[in-house]
Amino acid sequence: MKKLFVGISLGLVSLFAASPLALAHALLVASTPSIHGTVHGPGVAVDLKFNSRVDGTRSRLILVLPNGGNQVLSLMKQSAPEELAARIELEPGTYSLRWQAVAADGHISRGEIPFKVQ
Ligand SMILES: [Cu+2]
Repeated sequence: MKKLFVGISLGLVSLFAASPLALAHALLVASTPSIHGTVHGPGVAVDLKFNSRVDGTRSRLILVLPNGGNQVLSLMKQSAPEELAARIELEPGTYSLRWQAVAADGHISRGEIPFKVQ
């Protein structure tokens, strides 16, 4: 019983500690490709995982091509509320993925993932 109480207390503490960040905006916690990572083409799986749920209909993934051009990626149906994913075919080269995530509270966060395809 005492052990259970300690577990619940810790759970509450971490919940309160995490809530200001979770309410502020969606933060990227993991990605494929990873930042400055290298993946094998031509089929490339793009998977971004956030610390909170994101709106898959309003979030955007934009691919910056080796020639500097931009391509808006079609997002797949979300397999989890915290994830955004796309499947693309890429030639070898240096790319960057610009993500714009809309959190459940409507706040937008952005980031960039430079990566290479070989
Ligand atoms: Cu917010």
